[in-house]
Parts: sequence; structure tokens; C-alpha cells
Amino acid sequence: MSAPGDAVKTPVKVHIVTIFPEFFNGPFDCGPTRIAREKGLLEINLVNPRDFTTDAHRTVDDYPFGGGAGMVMKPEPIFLAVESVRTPASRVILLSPQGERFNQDTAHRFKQLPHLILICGRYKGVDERVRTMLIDEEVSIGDYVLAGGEAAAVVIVEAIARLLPGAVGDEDSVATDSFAQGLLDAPVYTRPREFRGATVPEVLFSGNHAAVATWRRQQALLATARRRPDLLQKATLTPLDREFLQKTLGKEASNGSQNEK
Ligand code: 9D3
Repeated sequence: MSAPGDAVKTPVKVHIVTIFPEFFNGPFDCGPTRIAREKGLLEINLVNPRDFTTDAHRTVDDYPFGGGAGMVMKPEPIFLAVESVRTPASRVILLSPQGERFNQDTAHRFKQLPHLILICGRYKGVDERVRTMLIDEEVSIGDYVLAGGEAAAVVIVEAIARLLPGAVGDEDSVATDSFAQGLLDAPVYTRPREFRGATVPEVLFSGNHAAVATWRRQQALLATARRRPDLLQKATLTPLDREFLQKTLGKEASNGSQNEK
């Protein structure tokens, strides 16, 4: 739904190339993705390679040359599907376990693009000619085995959608969310003040905004250092941040990490 005064910027246009269009009944009708679509910030379209086959059985897969288990997606239906929607402004992305890892930086980069074409593979994968002749880049969402690229497409579109201005109710939550600062989130609490004997840290009732900000920063630093030290390497830390970690983790290392929940 649009209201007077809503900004009409060039939307991010997405075409998802998939032989299972029904997979996407639902996930784009919720939350920021739905809002972004309703506001015209995001346009999602499905293209089925099966609609570009010419044989009676509408065949999209075939046996692998050289033998082996499983089927391979034929190149032509995928080429024709992509070519039916591609323009010079399109970025063609193959979703595959062999791709570059998708992360928050990728989401920010993709949200700037006018047209994304996401190719979802199934079976053992797609014919290598898709990789060498059709695509601009190849993306994976992580080191686990999915049945196809469809779930990855949902993940990527949702990560982009919530970054589009106006898609999330509270802009601040996007600006301050964990990966925006390169750290994990600090713990959050709501009422009641005591739940099953567990209380909320006193500083959160102090009304001292600077003290709350410092506590949150330190909690985020600690959580990141303990659980995702790889992220800490890339985060921008102030001298105070470093001093805090040095002090706290130095002590922790010598007391057997009793502070870890
Ligand atoms: C690496 C596994 N391959 C070895 C023969 C087979 C294979 C498994 C699963 C080939 C394709 C798939 C389907 N997965 C995707 O299409 C996929 C995916 C994933 O499995 N994990 C993380 N990100 C992605 S993006 C697309």
C-alpha cells in the first residue's frame, strides 16, 4: 500500500529462475519483504525453465556425461529463461554450494543493483556452461547442503528487502543491528523485570543513556570475542574497546571462562 509522500525510487527488481515456483508461495508475503513489495521498493518475479522446453516431457534435467549418480540441469532451458528477462542492467547470479559466501556486505551490494536474476539449481547441479557462459557471479549462503537454490533465494531476498529504506518500521534497528557495526548483538530484555528468578541488569533502569550505551557496546564486544572471534578481526575497535576486552578476557582466561553463559 502506498501513501501520499512515499518516495518512488527505482525498485530493486528480482527474477528468480526456478523449476519449483510454488516454493515461493508464502515467504515473500511476510514482514519487510511484503512491505517493500507493497511500497514498490522491491519487485519479485518467478521464471520457470520448464516453460522454455520444447519436448513433450518438458525435460529440464539429464544424465551426467561420464556417469555417476544424480541428474544435471540442462543448459538450454536455463539460458532461455534468463535471456527472456535479461537486460544490459541485469546481474545474473547462480546460487550454488560452490559460490562465494553471502554475507551482510553482499546484501548491501545487491540492494544497489537495479536487476538481479537468481538462478536456483536442483539435483546435482547445473551444466558447467551456465557457470562459464551465462552468469556474473556465484553465491552460496553457507557450508551446509540444501536440496536446491530456492531456500537460498529466500534468504538473499529477505536480507536485501529489510535494507530498503521504508521496508522496516524502525530505520534505527537496521542502522544499529548487529552486523551493521560488525559485532554480534548485546542481550535485550523486556518486561517483566524478574522472570522465573532471572533479573534484568540494573544499568538498563538507570536512565543513564551513556551508561546503557557503554554496557551494550561491551556486551556486544564480549559476545563477539567469545563466539565469533573471526568477526572481531574485521570490526573497527576503539582503544577503549580494546582495553575493555584485554582486561575482561585476560581475567577470564585465567579463571577458566566462568563468565561464559
Ligand atoms: C556440494 C554438494 N554437491 C556435491 C556433489 C552436490 C550438491 C548438493 C546440493 C549440489 C547442489 C545442491 C543444492 N544446493 C544449492 O543449490 C545451493 C546451496 C547449498 O546447498 N548450500 C548453501 N548455499 C546454497 S546456494 C544453492
